[in-house]
Amino acid sequence: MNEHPTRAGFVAVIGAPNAGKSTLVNALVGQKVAIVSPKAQTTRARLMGIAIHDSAQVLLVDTPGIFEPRRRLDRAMVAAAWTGAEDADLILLVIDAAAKISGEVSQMIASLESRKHSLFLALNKVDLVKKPALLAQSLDLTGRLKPEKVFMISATEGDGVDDLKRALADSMPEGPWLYPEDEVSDATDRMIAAELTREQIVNQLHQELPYATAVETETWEDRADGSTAIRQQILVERDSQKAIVIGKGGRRLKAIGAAARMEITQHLGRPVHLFLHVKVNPRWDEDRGLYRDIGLEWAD
Ligand SMILES: Nc1nc2c(ncn2[C@@H]2O[C@H](COP(=O)(O)OP(=O)(O)OP(=O)(O)O)[C@@H](O)[C@H]2O)c(=O)[nH]1
Ligand SMILES: [Mg+2]
Repeated sequence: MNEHPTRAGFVAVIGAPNAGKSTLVNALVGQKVAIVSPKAQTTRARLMGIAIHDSAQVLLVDTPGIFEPRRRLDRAMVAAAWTGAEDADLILLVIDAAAKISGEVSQMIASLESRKHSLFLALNKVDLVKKPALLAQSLDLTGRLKPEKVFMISATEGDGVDDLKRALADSMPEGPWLYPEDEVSDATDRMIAAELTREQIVNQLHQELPYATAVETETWEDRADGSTAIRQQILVERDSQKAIVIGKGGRRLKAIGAAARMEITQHLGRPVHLFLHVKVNPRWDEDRGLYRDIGLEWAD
């Protein structure tokens, strides 16, 4: 008899924007599969990161933050998060322990109280909070949500991440692995390359602009010399935003391109030529084709 049956299952990583979900998925996978930023609403579509622990394959579904949606893109993002939760074997709720529980977070918690899923609660960013405050928050949330397990973690420092990974692995259903063992994500290289450029835009540009921006990989050419040439389009809503993305004398776009190229080179493991251009489309967030390209379902 086999003493260690294989296990595999889906864990939906959900929470408010900026709670640290993508950072945690990267930490659990052991390498960067999802982009992160200090700004809220960075993740736009579901993305699966694959973590392996002993005989278990844990399929971590990183989701956009859950918030009060306003425009169509917001609705599609929040819908993507809840769908991710419905399809999972287990929900891992990530709470920013250093932030106040806002009205939006309370609402999300209320929606989870009537769930049918197993739930693990992860209080993240414990490196930023004092113990007594953490315990009070933990008691409050545990009382409301009745999670199966509670973890106090720091996704950036790595505290508690191994314990969490082990517990996730142990609670996966028995069954064959669903992905090859060397696979770390379900995203295509084209999608990851577009995300890595968007990550630079989010990190290098000021507060509002990232929400008005999307990135699409248009062409991809693996050249005979071992390098890859990638052409991407940066979509913005207004001429004034285009000017900001390009910057004085093209400097900002150059800096975005240089940093993104380094990240993409690291991801692909071969030299990359990256060509970026900026296009104004006031209605890009009404473009169904773009939604499909970035992995979102159209939301009515
Ligand atoms: N101090 C500290 N910062 C953290 C920790 N985990 C994440 N962060 C930071 O929190 C910010 C948000 O992290 P993300 O992983 O992008 O958060 P997210 O929940 O995926 O955000 P959205 O995709 O916008 O919903 C980043 O600046 C992270 O570096 C942590 O444990 N401690
Ligand atoms: Mg994220």
